Amino acid sequence: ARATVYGVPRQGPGRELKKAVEGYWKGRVDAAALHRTARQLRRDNWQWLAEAGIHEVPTGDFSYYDHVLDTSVMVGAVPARHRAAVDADPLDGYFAMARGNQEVAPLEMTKWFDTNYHYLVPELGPDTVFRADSRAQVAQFSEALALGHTARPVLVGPVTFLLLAKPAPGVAADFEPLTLLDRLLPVYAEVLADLRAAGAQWVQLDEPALVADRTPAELNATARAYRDLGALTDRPQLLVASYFDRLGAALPVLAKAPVEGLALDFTGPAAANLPDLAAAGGLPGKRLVAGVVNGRNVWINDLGASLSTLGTLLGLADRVDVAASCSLLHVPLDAAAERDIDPQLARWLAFARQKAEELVTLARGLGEGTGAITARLAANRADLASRANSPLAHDPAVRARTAAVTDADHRRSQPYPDRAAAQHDRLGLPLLPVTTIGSFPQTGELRTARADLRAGRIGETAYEERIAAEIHEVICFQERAGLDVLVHGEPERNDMVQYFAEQLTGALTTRHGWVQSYGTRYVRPPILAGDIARPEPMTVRWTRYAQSLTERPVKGMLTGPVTMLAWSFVRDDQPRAETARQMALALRDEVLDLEAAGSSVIQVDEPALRETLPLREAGRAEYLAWATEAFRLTTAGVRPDTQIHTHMCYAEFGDILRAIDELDADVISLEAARSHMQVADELGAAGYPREVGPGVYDIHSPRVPDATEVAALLRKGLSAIPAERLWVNPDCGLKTRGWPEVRAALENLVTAAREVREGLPVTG
Ligand code: THG
Ligand code: ZN
Repeated sequence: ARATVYGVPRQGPGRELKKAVEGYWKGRVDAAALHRTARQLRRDNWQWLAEAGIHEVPTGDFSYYDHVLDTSVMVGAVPARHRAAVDADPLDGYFAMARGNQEVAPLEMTKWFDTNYHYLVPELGPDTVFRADSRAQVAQFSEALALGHTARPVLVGPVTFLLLAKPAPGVAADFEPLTLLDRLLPVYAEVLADLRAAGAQWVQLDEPALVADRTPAELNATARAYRDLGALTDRPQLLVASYFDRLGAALPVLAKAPVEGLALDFTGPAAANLPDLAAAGGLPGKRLVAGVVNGRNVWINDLGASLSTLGTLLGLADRVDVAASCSLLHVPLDAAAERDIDPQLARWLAFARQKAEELVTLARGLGEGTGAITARLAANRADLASRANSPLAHDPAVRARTAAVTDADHRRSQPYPDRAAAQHDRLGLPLLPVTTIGSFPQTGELRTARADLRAGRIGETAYEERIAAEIHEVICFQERAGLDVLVHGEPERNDMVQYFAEQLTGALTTRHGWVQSYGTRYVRPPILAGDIARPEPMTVRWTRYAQSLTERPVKGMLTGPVTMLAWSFVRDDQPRAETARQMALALRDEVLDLEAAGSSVIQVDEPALRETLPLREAGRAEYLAWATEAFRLTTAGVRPDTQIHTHMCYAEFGDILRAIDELDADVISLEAARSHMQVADELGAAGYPREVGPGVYDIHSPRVPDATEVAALLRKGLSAIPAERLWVNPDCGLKTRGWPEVRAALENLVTAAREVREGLPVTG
């Protein structure tokens, strides 16, 4: 047995990739230097993997921005509007597809399954002509080979590529990209032939889309795809990989396909793959790559339990190799880089490098017998036991409180129509009130101030003066620009989940634990290791200060319990619902403290509610029940005339409309600019009864929408949502944008709102 992985963090230990790519965008780094940095990062990754004892290192998992975008380029699926840019300069064209520019909009971005990684959605239509471009894949593979590694190219599989795609602009909305399969397969055939010619023995085709519920037609297409690819004579051996859940009905389809290997996830809900595989008759004559180490959490593996799973699997395939459940892209690089974590707790943690070591240990135990790894197994058992008993993870007071929660704790005291009347009286807002999501640009000065504080170059007082000055400026700007409900801009927060995690007991934060979120943007997910409690108010001081500067309402801004979990690494030793309840009670205290301090509007963001929706229908009702309950437990304690807002982004909301309703929030703002207000139509059609702010400014693009364009979007929104219940706001927070764009865009929002207001019939 051997150990392998499907991918590793791309950025480098000091986020060298981010610096190089952003430097290239700013013209400070030339293309040659960018390519040099990338080559060095790949070389370093392959080297640490090989030194750890990983057998086949992955290639092609590296990307300058996103591997799904790379796949669009590999198959020639370049939208017409990006063609000229790509032809003029492939690298600049690639970044134009990713980010857009003043002339063209970028590809849409959405969540990669239920992770916090975002991919760029391929745009396809009946006129799409695919053309193989295997250069990047071949080049990366050849690099690894030249360095003496045994390597396995990793590609997004053809079925997943098509299932992740959407109809290009101008193409009928009911166009199904999967109908392009017969045109796409010859392109994959060409890429496979090129990789074989370059020396590849194996190629991995990732098909995670098959772990969602799939129709018979989709399963048939899968069978056809792998029958055709399997029948090719000029190709490497094929390893078809799936992860993030069980394969279900797709498992027998792939087991019967004429490919040489399958890679399956055996962690969490995907553990069901084991009985499913046995029921399907195993994989006689095939290679099984067994994902027994969770590739998306940070907890050490139970090596004994994994060895027992692997032992069972040995009887079900010709050859069994050991892997992480998915690419290690979703975890930080190295737990050993963290110096400030309690040493007791540090023993429970495994990041990418530690997981590689676990895989190699497991492969050894499987191949040579547990006798070869006795000491390592004993140490692992001791670490696991220390976690089960540790007071670091268990707080009786927190447990007593969650046990005492009653149904009344998650219901507002009055129904929405009564609350709405009370809120409108108290707030006195115009029709189509203009607001923002919460954050304002995080300027270089703010980041420098934070770094200076951390390094001890400036004191606490100087830092706080800097924050206060920024809040002052943000409030003044919003008053001048004519916004109706203001925010303080969140200059004191680095990342919305990290800021709260730093103030909660039971949560820890890392110094270097970066994980790619999209493109060159990274997050450091907190680690929820123990019972969660809030020792002191977290946001009251700055919110109160901001409110003292203006007569207009300033929103209190909190991150909701579901998002706190979705964007953290959550303990795996109790149900997520229990951790969510602990988080909700901590946040509820904060909501009530804000209200007591005078906040009339409090926003509890749940941008990630949709993201952690189980991929299969079977798990969804249970998830949505505890998730919406946690939100209501956070918010329901306020007075009727306190207005609760929430915000969501980056997702198809269609399948959670019911849950959005069950949040019982008074106002919800949603991402909608790139999808042309589609969500407003959906909510309107579903009879959503409360207030809605569909985003009219796409903050993921540097493009500034003009007032006419915004007004058109608002009129579109009004066709679905009545004026009394429509808000005007950007798609998301403004922290990644620059001040000049933000100033111009928000002024345009106010102009558009005034213009549309004036055109409305006068009522009441
Ligand atoms: N926080 C977390 N996850 C998220 C978001 C978030 N996932 C979805 C969405 N928002 C992703 N968006 C972003 C936007 C900006 C940045 C990261 C994710 C970002 N990061 C800084 C960077 O890469 O330079 C680092 C920020 C820091 O210092 O912590 O700008 O908001 N958890
Ligand atoms: Zn958002």
